[in-house]
Amino acid sequence: MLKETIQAALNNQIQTEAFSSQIYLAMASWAETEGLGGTAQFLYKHSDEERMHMLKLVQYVNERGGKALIPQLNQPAKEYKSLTNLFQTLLDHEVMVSNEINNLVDICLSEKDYTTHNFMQWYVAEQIEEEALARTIMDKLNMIGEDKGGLYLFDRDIESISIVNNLDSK
Ligand code: OFO
Repeated sequence: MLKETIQAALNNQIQTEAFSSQIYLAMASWAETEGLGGTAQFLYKHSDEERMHMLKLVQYVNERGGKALIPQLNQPAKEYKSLTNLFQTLLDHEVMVSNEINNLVDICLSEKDYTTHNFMQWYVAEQIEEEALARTIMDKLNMIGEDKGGLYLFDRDIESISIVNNLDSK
């Protein structure tokens, strides 16, 4: 049985993952309407990934005898000034998510819930990969700057980048 504190922390994380999925869906839709088809596909996949992160938590909470809360979501941003602005927002968001996950891991240790601590290690590893990927993308965009040809190639190539990590994502 999950302790109240752990259940509350996991439900909070469910909300974060659900909102991440929603933000990336809005980003994908923006990119699609800007003619950035490759970026849109990358972000649609990223949004699906975040939904999977949320689902994994929902099922974990329920399996451990708790009650998962499906949250109401706020409206994500509708517009971005540029691709660089969009991916900087994504990177900042992932850094925030990493901090939340670290915080949750801390709570697991102070509550001596080693099962949830173990479960959360998948998220810890996932965040390392997601942050690294977002930083690599930002490095590329900073290099390209305003160069239209460079942005065209960026949009073409990003479609084939997968955010799925090597760990079992089911
Ligand atoms: Fe991108 O974060 Fe989920 O965990």
